[in-house]
Amino acid sequence: IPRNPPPTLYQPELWSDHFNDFICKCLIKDFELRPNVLDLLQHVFIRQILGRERILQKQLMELIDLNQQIGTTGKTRHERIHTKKGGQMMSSSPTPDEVEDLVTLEVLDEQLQRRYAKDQIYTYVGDILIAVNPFHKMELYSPQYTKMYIGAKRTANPPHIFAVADIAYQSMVSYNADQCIVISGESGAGKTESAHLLVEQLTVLGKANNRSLQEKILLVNNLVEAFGNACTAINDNSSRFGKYLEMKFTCGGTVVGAQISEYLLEKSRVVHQATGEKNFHIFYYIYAGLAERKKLAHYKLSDSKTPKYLFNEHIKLGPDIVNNTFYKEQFDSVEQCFKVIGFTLEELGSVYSTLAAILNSGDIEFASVASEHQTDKSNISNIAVLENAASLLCIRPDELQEALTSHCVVARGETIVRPNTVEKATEVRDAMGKALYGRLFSWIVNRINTLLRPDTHLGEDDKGLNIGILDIFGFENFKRNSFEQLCINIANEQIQFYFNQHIFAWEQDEYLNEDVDARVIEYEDNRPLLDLFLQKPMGMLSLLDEESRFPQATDQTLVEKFEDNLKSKNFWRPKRVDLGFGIHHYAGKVIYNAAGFLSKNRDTLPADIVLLLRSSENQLIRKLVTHPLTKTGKHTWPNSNSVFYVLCVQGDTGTGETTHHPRESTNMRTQTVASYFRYSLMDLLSKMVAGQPHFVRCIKPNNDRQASKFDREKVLVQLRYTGVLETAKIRRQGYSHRILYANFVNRYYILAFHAHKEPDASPETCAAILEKTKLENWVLGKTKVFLKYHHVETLNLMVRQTIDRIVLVQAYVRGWLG
Ligand code: AD9
Ligand code: MG
Repeated sequence: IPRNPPPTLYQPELWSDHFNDFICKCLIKDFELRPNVLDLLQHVFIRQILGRERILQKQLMELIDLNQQIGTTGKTRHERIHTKKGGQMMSSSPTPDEVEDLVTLEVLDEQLQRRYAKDQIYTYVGDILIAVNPFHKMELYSPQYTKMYIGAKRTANPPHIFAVADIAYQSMVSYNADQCIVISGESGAGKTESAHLLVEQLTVLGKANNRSLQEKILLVNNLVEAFGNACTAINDNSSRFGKYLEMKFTCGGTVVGAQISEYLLEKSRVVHQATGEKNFHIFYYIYAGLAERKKLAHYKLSDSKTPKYLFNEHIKLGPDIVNNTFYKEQFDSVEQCFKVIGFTLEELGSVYSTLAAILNSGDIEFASVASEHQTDKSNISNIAVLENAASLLCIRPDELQEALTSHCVVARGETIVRPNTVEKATEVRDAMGKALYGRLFSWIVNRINTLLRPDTHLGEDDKGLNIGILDIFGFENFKRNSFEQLCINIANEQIQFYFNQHIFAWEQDEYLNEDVDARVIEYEDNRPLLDLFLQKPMGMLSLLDEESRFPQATDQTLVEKFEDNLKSKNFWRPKRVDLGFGIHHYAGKVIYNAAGFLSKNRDTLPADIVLLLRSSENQLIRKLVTHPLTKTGKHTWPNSNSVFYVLCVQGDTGTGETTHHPRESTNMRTQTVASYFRYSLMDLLSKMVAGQPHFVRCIKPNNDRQASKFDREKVLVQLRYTGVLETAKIRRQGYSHRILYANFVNRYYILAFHAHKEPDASPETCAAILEKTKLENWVLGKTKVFLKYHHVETLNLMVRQTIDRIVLVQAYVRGWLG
């Protein structure tokens, strides 16, 4: 008998409302699960206190009825009405089961256009989110939206990037499994913006109990993007590196840290930018920011003479940069990011010095001096600039001069000093700038990882969970495409392959293995392209590496080698372009120009420069060239697996290349960009396959970055090459979730059985659970339950509601019992 029953319980006229309300909240279905609770209610509560059992029992029966009507589908009555009317896959409250006629590509594109005109930029195709870049600020991300998407059923709200964050988060917590959100789309389609929004929503979901951690995580993207993004012909804020940001959570779902992995920074941009493009943002920020603080002179820079690395024929000169208010504000904001994340003032000073040293070194000029041995020597024609660079790098200027204008060769045990030509000296200078910047970038990323490493002791059984967000550089096709574009496009090719594997290949393999009858969906397999690039020994990257080893090779001999060896309909040599070759990528045809491929691939930093920088009195500079920058976190190479294209085709898992970090090689000069690139791709994929993927497909509605302009042809091409139509088909006809019987029973049995005893993991038990939930169109395979993605959503929601109800009933009863 409760010691303190709610007062209304003693007032029969008020009681019934109160009780109704209570029963509704608890949803009587639980009383089936917990007969002892029902007993308690009926015997203790009803009989002994109120003595009106018959009336009450009638009420209870009515409520049970009502509850069964509304409770078992996990939908509210509002939703049921809404979805009945909806019926279209693309409506804001879709019920995919109800779609009967196939959505054709044209319909899909029309739907997107109609929605885009109403500023509805998000649309689901099955469980994949399509995001069409609005190219203007949207009122879609306020705290009100943040709240609306927390723990909500997908159909309850219009499609949104926050819903993807929520599903990833809920899946992580429910299945105790790592998640991975893959954002793809061509350059300028909105991947980086989407990544930011995901991080924002995930920090809210992760309820960081420490506000400063939340703030730090939110600033990470801004900081690395200041160093890794730049203005290109396509996108003013183009990512020039690949970024995989992992947010770390406890098993309970509290965010405790973050870690970034960076891939293939486009270092060549430091020393040269294509027409109309700019250097990395940070250089302009620091130049304007230091000018504002009257600190240019301290860093040996001058506002009257813009560093060469900062302008090309299309970028206006000095005053335009130093007077740019946006750059100044960005400089303050980057500095703030550094400080909040935890960099020390000393470290900041060293970062600025390194950047200023790179800018100064870019201004070092060489003049040719005839020598008696007929090889041209070079001299530095502006010694003052050399001295500035040396002083910022804390090295001796004479030694820098020597390292730039000559090189040592060892012949028959003897070291001989050979002069560098002007061309060679310029190459060495640029190689130093690129290496310093690339290593500085990696150092910053490593430092962030150290500062944001989870420091809570999670305990033995809480190994922690993570959600990774992949935001790489998108597919590029410029007027002139070089080695950088080739790497970027191969990376996109690999991501597309991963997508196909996940959505199509694995799924269809499983139907076969499990004897499940499902229609085979045709899709565009881009494996022949990956063969073309990555196969050993005759793939393009291998041929490039081979040619890079011959000192006499030229870019011309390289393209000839390609032509002789690459037998693929996706490769061709266009007429009238000397060093040109064409590739038919999954996303379209691209003509590359091989000029500079060999030197970009060799990416040599002469040993003389490395040794000199190692003698620097600046600790940071020494660090950049002394220790290999190992990535934080332990790596375990996964077993060969079909997504690991690079691993499985080469079949060389376990050989040197796959088990060590190439940059750790002591011989820094033999590591080519192509082999590092191959390593990076494997590293990235190993992280991705470790988690359950969620896909966001960004679509660029026009090439002019204009708001409200929907170029149908442009969108159609993207929908076609990303396989969105096929995805829609397989999502409707196929079963995106395949769960082992045991896992299924363990997770869902409380929906149909007594909570205190888990039933056998048999197909009969699974069927009983599914029948009880009244879901339709599921299939049982030999070992697994085959479900559609919306089944899983409904089941998860029902489990959550059931647990909530049990907790509520228990709390209430505990309350009565004092
Ligand atoms: V690249 O491959 O890194 O060159 P992204 O990353 O795909 O590219 P990004 O996210 O940088 O493209 O988006 C390009 C521009 O589109 C942004 O600078 C914004 O101006 C604009 N954009 C993208 N998404 C949104 C959005 N959700 N709301 C408003 C957006 N503007
Ligand atoms: Mg980007």
